Amino acid sequence: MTGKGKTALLVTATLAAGLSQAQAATLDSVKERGMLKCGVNSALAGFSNPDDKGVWQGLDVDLCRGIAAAVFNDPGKVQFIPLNAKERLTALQSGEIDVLSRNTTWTSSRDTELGVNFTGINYYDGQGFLINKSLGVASAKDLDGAAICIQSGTTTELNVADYFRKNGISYTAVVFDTSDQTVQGLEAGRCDVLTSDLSQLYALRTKLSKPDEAVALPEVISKEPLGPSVRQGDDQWFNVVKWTHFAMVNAEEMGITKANVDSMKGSDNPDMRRFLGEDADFGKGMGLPADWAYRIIKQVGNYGEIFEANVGQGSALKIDRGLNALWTEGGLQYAPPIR
Ligand SMILES: N[C@@H](CCC(=O)N[C@@H](CS)C(=O)NCC(=O)O)C(=O)O
Repeated sequence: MTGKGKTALLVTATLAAGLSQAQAATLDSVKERGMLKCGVNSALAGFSNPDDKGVWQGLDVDLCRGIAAAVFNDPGKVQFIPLNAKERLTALQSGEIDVLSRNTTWTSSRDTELGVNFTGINYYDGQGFLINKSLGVASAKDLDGAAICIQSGTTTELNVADYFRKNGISYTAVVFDTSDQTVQGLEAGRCDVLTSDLSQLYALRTKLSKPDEAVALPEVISKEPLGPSVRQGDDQWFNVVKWTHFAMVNAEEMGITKANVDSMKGSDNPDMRRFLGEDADFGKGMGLPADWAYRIIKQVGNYGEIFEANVGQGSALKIDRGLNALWTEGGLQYAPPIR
């Protein structure tokens, strides 16, 4: 390399370091504040929803509790900030929240144009349709001329437009600002069909006065990889959020649960020792203690545990693991190793 080339590289590296230093403050500010600010859905059963005692519950909620466990050794140090679909990304951009964990689809435009980075996929979803059984329709292809309730500010609107155009059928969009309004719209007969992410259809169906009269059509018309996101320009914080999810997935794969994690201490298995921070310190690169992964599992649980409790068989939704099973079980949940 020429001297000039080297200088240019050095300048670029220095600039990059300066830039990331200027912005790489999230972990520090979270620690100073003593609290993580986590943006969530205001009421989506299974993902984020306050229970009857006002305690937040859900898969997206537990991801934030996992981050708080890693940082503070206390999953309670999270302030949950409810956000609707339109507000969510702005709240992240403006610094109102440290992490967005709100059934948000990872798309290229959101990832590259909005100053945010998705850290992974904590729920593989797809868009579907919920109809009133009395409509007598068995396939989405038979929905020609239907009125469809849709929520604005979501990926849903474009998917429906694409699907109907591709299939040469027409529809009328009935657009609302909140998901409750879309449910009321279906109930009041303002639309024949409600469309949203399939996981959300399960949750929204429970809000109908007669849930048994509504049925989901078999078609899944899009990929909706849902995951947490953080602001761009803060790699350390990006890593903390990314590896919280990966630790949960790795723990499930290794058979480490909330109940047995303590008994795994002192194991001869090198992977286990690394995971628990017994030999090497894989926390320091993220500004976390060596037992960061242990803290997450001990206080929140592995991915399978939080899945089953919130959206799976231990919940009202009873969603199958499906695509969200571990890769070793034919699913897509796969985490790079901790080493
Ligand atoms: N995954 C889609 C849809 C997410 C979404 O916001 N869905 C609606 C429909 S259930 C929702 O959560 N609404 C609740 C609210 O805005 O309060 C996206 O990221 O755009």
